[in-house]
Amino acid sequence: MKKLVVGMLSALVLTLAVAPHGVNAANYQDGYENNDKFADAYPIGQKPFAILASLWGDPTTSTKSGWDEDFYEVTSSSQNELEITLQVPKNSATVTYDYDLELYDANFNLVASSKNSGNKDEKIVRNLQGKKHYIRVYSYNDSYTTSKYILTGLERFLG
Ligand SMILES: [Ca+2]
Ligand SMILES: [Ca+2]
Repeated sequence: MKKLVVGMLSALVLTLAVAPHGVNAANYQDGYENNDKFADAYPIGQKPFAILASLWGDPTTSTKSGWDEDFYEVTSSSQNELEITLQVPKNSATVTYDYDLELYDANFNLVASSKNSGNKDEKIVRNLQGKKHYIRVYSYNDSYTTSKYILTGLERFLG
């Protein structure tokens, strides 16, 4: 019985790894795709969270449209502030991965952003007032890689 359960888990992991859904499947995508717009935002659910994902292939930038950017849906208690951190992949020899971070309310209004230069990490700290919000991760300078960024969220009790 134990063997069967382990086998089923392996099959599940394998399915997630090799059979992603969505438009990017022909190239590369992580387990959170397809999440390229608000309507497809990946629901994160309980905090704290840690997401490992990537931007891949002609990403959406601050100035033009591409086809990979990542949206996540979050909520948190009004008694807590949420600290969102984006750890950007390390530079390659020739490319600087400059990713930026934005936070939108449920009506898609931009409420906070973190746009450091180079591949510095990004951070937003905000009380979400118990309401749904969206996190957006995108590339500032067209750079992309299969190396994963790390998006984390920590709730701090304000009470
Ligand atoms: Ca995406
Ligand atoms: Ca940046």
